[in-house]
Amino acid sequence: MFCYQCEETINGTGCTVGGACGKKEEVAVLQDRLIYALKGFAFCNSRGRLKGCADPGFGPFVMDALFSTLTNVNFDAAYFEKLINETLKRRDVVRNAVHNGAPPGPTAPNVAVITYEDLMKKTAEEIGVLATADADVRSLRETLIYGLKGLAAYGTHALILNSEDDTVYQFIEKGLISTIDDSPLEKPNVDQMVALLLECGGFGVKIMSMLDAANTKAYGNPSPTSVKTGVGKNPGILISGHDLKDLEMLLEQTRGTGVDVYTHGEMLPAHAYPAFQEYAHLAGNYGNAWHLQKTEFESFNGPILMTTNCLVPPKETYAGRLYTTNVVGYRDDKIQVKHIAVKSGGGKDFTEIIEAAKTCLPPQELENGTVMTGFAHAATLSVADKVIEAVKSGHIKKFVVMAGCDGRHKERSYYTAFAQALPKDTVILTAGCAKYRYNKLDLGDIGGIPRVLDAGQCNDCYSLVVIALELAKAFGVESVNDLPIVYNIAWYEQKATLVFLALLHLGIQNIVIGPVLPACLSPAVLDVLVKTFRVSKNTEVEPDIKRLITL
Ligand code: SF4
Ligand code: SF3
Repeated sequence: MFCYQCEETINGTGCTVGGACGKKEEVAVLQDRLIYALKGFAFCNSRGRLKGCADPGFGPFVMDALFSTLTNVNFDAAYFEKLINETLKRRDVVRNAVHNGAPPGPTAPNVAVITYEDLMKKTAEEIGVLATADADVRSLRETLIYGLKGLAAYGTHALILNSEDDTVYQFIEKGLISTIDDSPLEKPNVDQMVALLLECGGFGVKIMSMLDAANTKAYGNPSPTSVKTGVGKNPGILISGHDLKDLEMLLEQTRGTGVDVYTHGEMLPAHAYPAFQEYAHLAGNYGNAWHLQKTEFESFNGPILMTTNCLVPPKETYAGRLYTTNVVGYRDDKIQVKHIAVKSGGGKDFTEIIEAAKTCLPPQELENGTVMTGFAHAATLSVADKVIEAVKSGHIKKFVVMAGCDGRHKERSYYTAFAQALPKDTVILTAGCAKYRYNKLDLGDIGGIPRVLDAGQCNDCYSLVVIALELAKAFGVESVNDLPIVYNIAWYEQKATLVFLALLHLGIQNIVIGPVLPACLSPAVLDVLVKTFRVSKNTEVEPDIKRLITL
């Protein structure tokens, strides 16, 4: 196997004998095969599109499949075997329709006609990441694939709330085809591949804005909210991941049962939506970011529902009360985590989880305080006058975007130290699980404006973009690069890759990323990013404060 899609990749070069994330070789190779099959399906579908016989379910199917290969989503080999089979079946339907009709157009490449048996024989070397020999082409292709995975993840969330757009599906199709060796379309050169990455970032902005609109339409505009971090006396269910629709269904079904619901990780910002504040049994946020789940799920005592990433291979001690839903899954030699599927006719039945909760002890207290969230664009812009005044009067010197992901490497303590070392006239804008490194510190406020403004989940980076664009208008500057905003982004997985591409698409310069640079960036590709966008890696707290804030 070879996988270098996330920040944890072994030695900063690639996981080759099992993933640092717990992904086994078998699953890694199946994921490679699935991606390969999806490329072939995308090509056939593009021909079908021209002839009016494309798969009508192409977009949602491919998004689900791509999402399931994102880091810490699905560890179940059987799940991927099924998906590969279905991909090839769907491809064959479109392919036959194309060939049975008028002239078929260019001959499909091998990738499009391979059989299931052939595909299962192919090794990682033949079809995986390293099959692309040229390091720079490989780098550009894989970065695009990771961007597409992020796009698929956010697209899936939007679709669950009935928001979709065919241009997103067409871009996913085009992006997948562009990575095929001997691409049947005009094979993109390096400049065209860089342009595709930026186009992917543009679709990232679009999908995040669609998701933002869908979330706020369904659940209202978030408002600043203080969330309890302590526990009550009732048994509880812990819900983690990004899927707000699952939270809504769970809250409805637990109403009046005597079971409380707690959020974990990326579900924390849900507390800020008016629709969720109606539920008195939405009791608080338990614990921190995903990488602490082995201890936090243990002490929670009740059932845990994982709606999306980030799932860590569970300990046997709590695996029996762990549930997955959507594209999340886990199975190994000893453990098979229970999965809640969509009922025929729609909706989900969480009865099993609720009944299990009733037999469990209440959660064990980890802490007993509060944490603030809910500074999405509507709430923050509603006090725009105050913010602008604070900037004009010099009370706020800089905004520091510290959005992104958290992770388990000890180097991540940098972000806590960086937040603490920031001058008192700076405000942190955050979104994603990176915030857990500093959202419980007492960093105070500036004239009533808290020094940490949490816009929400990683997809709510969109809010930070809206805020920046509005500030640019208010200050009458031509570009967001002229605003007193700097970027110190933490990344971990492929949604963060998409957010990064989205920022580049918006022309944002001088982004600092860490704790390490993505391994998929070859020296030459990195050089392009450095020269064009002045991207750099974070270093130590002091010099970084100096170059980002003081200078
Ligand atoms: Fe390694 Fe990350 Fe890939 Fe897991 S997802 S195998 S940790 S690079
Ligand atoms: Fe976090 Fe996985 Fe990325 Fe959504 S939950 S930001 S790491």
